[in-house]
Amino acid sequence: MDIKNKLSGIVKQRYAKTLERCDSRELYYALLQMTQELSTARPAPQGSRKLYYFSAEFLVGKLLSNNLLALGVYQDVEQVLRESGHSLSAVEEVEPEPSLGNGGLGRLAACFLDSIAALDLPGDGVGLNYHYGLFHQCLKEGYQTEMPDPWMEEEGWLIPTGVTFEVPFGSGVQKAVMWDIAVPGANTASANRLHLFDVEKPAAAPEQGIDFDKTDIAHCLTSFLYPDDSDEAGRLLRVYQQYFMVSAGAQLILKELDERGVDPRHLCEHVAIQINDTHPSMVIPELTRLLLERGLSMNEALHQVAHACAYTNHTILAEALEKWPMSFIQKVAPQLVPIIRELDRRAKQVFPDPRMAIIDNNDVVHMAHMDIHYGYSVNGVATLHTDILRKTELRAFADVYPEKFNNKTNGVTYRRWLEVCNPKLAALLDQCVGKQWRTDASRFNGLMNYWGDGQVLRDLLDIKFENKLELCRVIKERQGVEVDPESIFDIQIKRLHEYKRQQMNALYVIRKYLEIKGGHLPPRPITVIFGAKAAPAYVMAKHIIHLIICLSKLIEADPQVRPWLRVVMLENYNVSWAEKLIPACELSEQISLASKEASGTGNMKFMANGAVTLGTMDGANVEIAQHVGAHNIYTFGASSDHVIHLYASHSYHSWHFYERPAIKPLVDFIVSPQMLAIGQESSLRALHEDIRGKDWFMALLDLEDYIATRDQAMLDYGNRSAWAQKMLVNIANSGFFSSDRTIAEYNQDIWHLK
Ligand code: 26Q
Repeated sequence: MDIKNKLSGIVKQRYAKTLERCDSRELYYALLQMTQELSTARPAPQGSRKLYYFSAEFLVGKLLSNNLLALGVYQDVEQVLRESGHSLSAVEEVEPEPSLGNGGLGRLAACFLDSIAALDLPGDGVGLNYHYGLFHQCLKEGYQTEMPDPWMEEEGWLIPTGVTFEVPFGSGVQKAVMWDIAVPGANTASANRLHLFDVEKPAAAPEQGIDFDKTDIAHCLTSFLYPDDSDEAGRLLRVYQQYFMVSAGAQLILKELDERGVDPRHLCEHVAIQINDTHPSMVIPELTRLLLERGLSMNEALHQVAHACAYTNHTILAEALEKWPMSFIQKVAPQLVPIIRELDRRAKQVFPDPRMAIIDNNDVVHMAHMDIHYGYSVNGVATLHTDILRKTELRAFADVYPEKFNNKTNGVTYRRWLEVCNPKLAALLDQCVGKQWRTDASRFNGLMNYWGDGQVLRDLLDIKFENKLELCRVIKERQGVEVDPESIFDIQIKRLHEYKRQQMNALYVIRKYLEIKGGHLPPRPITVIFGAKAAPAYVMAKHIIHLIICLSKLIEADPQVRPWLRVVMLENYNVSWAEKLIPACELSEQISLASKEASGTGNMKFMANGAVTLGTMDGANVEIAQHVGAHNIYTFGASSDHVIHLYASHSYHSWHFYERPAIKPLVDFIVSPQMLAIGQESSLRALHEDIRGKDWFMALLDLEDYIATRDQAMLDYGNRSAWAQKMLVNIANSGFFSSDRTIAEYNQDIWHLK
């Protein structure tokens, strides 16, 4: 294909200009049009069964580069732009980032769509089209405030399909309009689709912040992802969103079956439904209901549903396991109530154990329990996580349904998370192991042959330094902060949550600050970078953000400390930020309390980009440690078994640890006069009080080990060639964590698509 002609034709038609005379914005829209034409011309992959991946989140990130790459025209486009005096990276700046997800679960769904298409498997995503996304985070005067994130444009990636479905709410029927995003497969000739359902007449953005009328379902249903659930209207809206998504999605499945001429009595031979956490769980009763409407008996309908649906668990935090009062479902979708009662009755008949009830004694529906009884597969997202599910949280189920339980360790797509975001490292890999790693990540292993190759080790360090320079440039441009590229880049980017323990990282910063004030300098200057959004109603998380910002201000204003230690809290952390941060990272903070992080996926992206992990033995960190070996990762902290024991025996008392001489000054510094002069007293005191007297996620338990281990890493960093070898071993062993491997396993063990 002659890209130059094609693109010239498009800009001539659109703007009556030559390529040379276009600005970045015009070029972006021209490339968007070209990409859309190429993608929509592709047929869907063929197979005996088709997958529908249901998820409340798809954190896809910017799409232009990825799609150009998948379509095989990336390099041609780059060259054409260069020859006409432009750059693809400037054009990319114009693209807004779709804000359709929150964290790991949503980004995983996006990596999975990429890999499903790349493996030429028939599989579409089903989700919602949130107009204002999660929210746009502003950090003003030391606090997080939330604003709408209106990412949608007149012309964008959403393709109108003309397809609509009627969703029967208790309050009346509401139309669901289907928009599609094309998902072309890398190195295939096919494309799948992400189907995003929307209301017909979406509400305008709220005038102030993210407050809106949560009872105006007809217009506001798709305004925001996870609207604040601190009040009942917010919780109810969440159930409306979920039912809207699954009812439209189930109707789509039946429509497509019909178009293929398949009798719904054979649905499960042709359809696989993956339920991404419990947010889409109502697809089970909804699909059952629709099959009953089509004349199947209850037995027939349940057989089809239970052999089509599979459930993935992403969390063991009790508060994240969804339970909805039946009264909510009665209001939102009363037609589901008799069906869920029947599902529950049948389950109780076989398994009277109250731990396994779908409906408990308070008439509350346990979504995960419904998924396990009426799904044919239940999977966790890392070996440790699946083991914990089997042994503790879901033990009663694992005992009676051992065949349903399986592990699928998460993965990430290296097409976005290496090829696109780190072109220099990609080029070095091409040289060392050949270009095939793009579709066969096991090739990374060939890099081990260069473990003793001084030139390759120097190249790795050089590339890292260049990526650090680029990050410095971006931080300066976006936030006006100067960062020293010679300092160690230590990065923690993930949702703000106490179990992820950003507060423990902050306590380390306090420790370094006090050391430097006392004349004890670190072996090298350190830059500690945070990126995190806190859920709007999560008060403690906001206190932690405030602490981090106060520390960064304190240090900024101190000429004695500034050259040695910097703290940067990035505003509005998102996928585009991650694409800049991950290639530049040297020490990757993965410090969750053992047993709490189901898997983590940022940890995988960091390792593949040559960062060394500092982590607890939690989630996929355990598998990373196995792959790289003890010399190439820094692990610390209590084991998951010990932590589980501490919870079960109620024997963790933070105040015991607080009293330790190495710990007390660090915690108390939070409410020191210096800090109170910078920050808000009530916020700092609340955090101090919580850590001292409760510390539910045991930051103080691991703090001393964390400090010692992190100090060791900083020391080892000084031996540059030994450090480069650690980087190399991490990259070389990251192949296992490719989502292509994960998806191949899902297909082989669960979906059987072809
Ligand atoms: C729960 C109840 C009510 C409303 C919303 C929710 C809710 C919302 C979002 C529960 C969970 C989430 C998101 C979970 C998530 O992102 N989990 C992450 O999934 C990743 C992919 O498997 C893992 O790598 C992470 O370890 C896990 O935290």
